[in-house]
Order: sequence, then structure tokens, then C-alpha cells
Amino acid sequence: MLNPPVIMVCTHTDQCEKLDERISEYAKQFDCIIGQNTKANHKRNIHYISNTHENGEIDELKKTISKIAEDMSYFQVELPTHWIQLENALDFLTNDLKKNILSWTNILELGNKMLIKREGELLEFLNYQHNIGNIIFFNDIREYIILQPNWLVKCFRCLVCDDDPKKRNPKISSTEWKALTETGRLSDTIIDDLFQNENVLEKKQKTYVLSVMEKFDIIVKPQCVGTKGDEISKFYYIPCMIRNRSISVDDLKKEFEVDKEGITISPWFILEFTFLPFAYFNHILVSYIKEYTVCGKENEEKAIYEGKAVIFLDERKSRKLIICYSKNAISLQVWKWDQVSDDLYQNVLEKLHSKIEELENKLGPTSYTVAAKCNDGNYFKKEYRISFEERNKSYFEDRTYFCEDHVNAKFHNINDIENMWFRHVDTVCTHYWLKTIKKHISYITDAGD
Ligand SMILES: Nc1nc2c(ncn2[C@@H]2O[C@H](COP(=O)(O)OP(=O)(O)OP(=O)(O)O)[C@@H](O)[C@H]2O)c(=O)[nH]1
Ligand SMILES: [Zn+2]
Ligand SMILES: [Zn+2]
Repeated sequence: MLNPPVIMVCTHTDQCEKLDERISEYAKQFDCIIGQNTKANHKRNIHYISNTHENGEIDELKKTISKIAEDMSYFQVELPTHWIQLENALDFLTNDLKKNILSWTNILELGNKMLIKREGELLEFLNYQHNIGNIIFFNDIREYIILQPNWLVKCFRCLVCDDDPKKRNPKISSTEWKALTETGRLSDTIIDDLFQNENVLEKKQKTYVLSVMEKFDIIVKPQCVGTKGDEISKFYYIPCMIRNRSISVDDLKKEFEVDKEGITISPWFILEFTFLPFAYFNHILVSYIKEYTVCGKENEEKAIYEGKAVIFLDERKSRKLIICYSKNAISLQVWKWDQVSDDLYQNVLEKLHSKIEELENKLGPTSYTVAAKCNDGNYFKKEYRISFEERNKSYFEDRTYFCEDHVNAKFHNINDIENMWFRHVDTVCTHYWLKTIKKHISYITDAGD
């Protein structure tokens, strides 16, 4: 479907003898002449009416118009009629000349010719065109305007690619490939070599495409420990390509010396989703990597792994957070070296919640429930997780619960889970609560039926 929508109206039906035949003939003719052209996707309905012998068809037409208008959030916007000229020009470049991408100077010139001379108006035009899906344009990176979304997809596919060496640019050695899939680090040369997989990108467009990929959370320049405090890495990292660096949480705990005396290891806080694709998780992971300093000493490997990362929560570097992916779940654990008690856990939950909301704004609503697990249990195993909603059923009168995630089955006290995590869930996540309340209300109404 293309916008703007076009509704066709044929009049004088009262003067047709065999109306049904005439209508099907007309529809056939239309398909024959215009049907193959992409412009046909502007068409919504064809209405056949009589203005002299009105028989309810005009009401039908009115309904169609209202329905389409309702579905278009841009119906309210009044658009200058002279924009049509530039729109037609872009359409010609896209569909007839098959151009993929236009530079900012090109679009400025074109706008000038088509009577959009003010830069502010041109930006308005481009943002509108982006919102209705005709082009891809970002206000904050305006070097180019992308006319064919598929071109961008091809560029993405160069970097996010599979392991098959036959499909790979032979310039990339197996050691380079191994390094990429172990660390996720993109060197400048490997970026160039990867982009050659599809012959679509001109060299001068490279930084632009990388910025777009950064916007889509596919690649990220992490903040890490540098010589003079924390600094932004020179290199891009591509977390979704890390395939050969899976490491167990136990090994990470050893590496970060978490198992020493005096270090607080929080219970696992777990969001269980109905469905959580790995790509969704990577959005969350990249969002953490952008915002916090990634652990790892200067010039050493960054603590980014397949489906995991470890970050510093504070500038004094006495608190770390590990974020882990497992089937349809995100699990968090805090490692704390200091003895200060503050709003640490509530803040962690607030951050997580806002990151989920960010994700939902980009990709649509998700559905999840909250759970927790003892601090040295297996976060990825569903058994022995304590569900937030049904926690009252999970523990005994003495506030202990049974957990078999250990060599010797154990009873744990529920207090850590309650005090560190569950206590804050309702303040942090009001919509989670609204959802559960709604569910209960629907139980009640269902029962009443
Ligand atoms: N029988 C019949 N006559 C119609 C119908 N619709 C319009 N007419 C007549 O056709 C003639 C032209 O109608 P208009 O509405 O002026 O047509 P138009 O295409 O808008 O013409 P312009 O105003 O010149 O652009 C008038 O005499 C109308 O009464 C119809 O459905 N059936
Ligand atoms: Zn346990
Ligand atoms: Zn929420």
C-alpha cells in the first residue's frame, strides 16, 4: 500500500444497461493498464455511483473515506500543494532511474528547483516522507537520503552475515574472521572488506551507513576504560556477530574475582518474555553498552560476549552488572564490592524498565513476567525460578524456598530476592502492575459470563 491513498469513483451508473458486466470489465481493464505499475498500490477502492439516482452508494463512499482517514495518522496535517512536485521528482528517481541514495547537496538543489527553497521546509518535507515510508531520512544524520530501503538492507547484510567462507570476500583471512566473531570488534579494513560482499556501497557513503547502523543498534562504539579515565572506543563493535566467545557465568565470576569474601552477589532478576528473539535482546545489550562503561582493562578485550556483557554501574567501579540472554529471557545480576546501601537495585530496575520501553517504542509491545533466582543458580534454567506474581506460593512459613540448582539441594531464604528486587517492582513498573490487574479483572468478568 502506498500513500497517499487514491479512491476511484465512477459515475453515471444509472446509464449503464448491464452494470455488473460493465463493472467487472472496468476492473479488468484497470488491472491490465495500471495493475503492474507500483503506482497501482496507491489505489484503495473503486466506487461506482449515480449522482442522479442515488441508492446508498454515496454513503458507502463516505464510509470508505473515513475509514482510510482513520488509519492515516497524517490525515490532519495540511501539506503544501507544491510539495507534490518534489515528491514526483523523488518518485521518478526511485522508480524510473532506480537510484538508491541521494546526497544532501543533491536534494538541496532539487528542492530549490521544485520551489522548496527554505532548508526548514525541506527538512519538514523529508521527515514527512520518512514517516509515511517513502524514503529513509534521519534529521541528525542528513548526509544522505535513502530512496530504496532494500539498498540499506543489503548494506546491513554485508556486516551481519553468516559463517560460510564461500560467501565471504576472500580478502578476509580466517584469523581476521575468527577475531571478529570472538570479540565483535570491527577494524576499519574488515569493514571495507565486508562491504565488498555486496557491490552497492560507494566508499564515501561508508561513514553514513555506519551511523545508520549505529542508530539501529546493530553496531556500537562502547565506552571503555582508557588511559585518562573512561573514553569512547575508536572501534565499532557488532554484538550480534559474536559467535565464538561464549563463556559461562562461573568463569566470568572467576575472571572478575567475584567469589571473594565481602562481595555481594545479588540474586538473579529475570524477565521472562512470551517471545524474545536474540535480535531484540541485542537491542537491550547495545543500549547498556552505549550508556555504561564496559568492563575490561585498557587495551584488553571488552567484556562483551555472545548474549552477555559486564558493565560498571558506578564511576568508582565498585559495582558491576552482568546482563545475560537465555531462551526468551533476560537475566541480570549485580556484583558489589562496596558496603554502601542506597537505591542501587531500584535504579537497576528503573534502567531495565526504561530500556524495555525504548525497545517497545522501536519494535512494538512485548509481553513478559518477572521472576528471580538464587544467586548461584542457573539463570537460564526455568525450574526453581521464583515468579513474582506467585511468590507467595513459592516459599514456606519460615520464608525459605527449595532450590535444586546445586549439587546438594538447598533451602534459601526469600529475603534477598524480596529486599533487593521484588520490593521495587511495583514502583518501577507501573504498567506491569496495570497489566496484571487487568488480567485479574478479566478473570473476574470471564467468570461472570
Ligand atoms: N445520469 C447521470 N448524470 C450525472 C451523474 N453525475 C453527474 N451527472 C451529470 O453530468 C453533468 C456533468 O456533471 P459535473 O458534476 O458538472 O461534471 P464535472 O466532471 O465535475 O464537470 P466540470 O465541473 O466541468 O469539471 C451534469 O449535467 C450532471 O447532472 C450521474 O451519476 N448520472
Ligand atoms: Zn539455589
Ligand atoms: Zn513496565
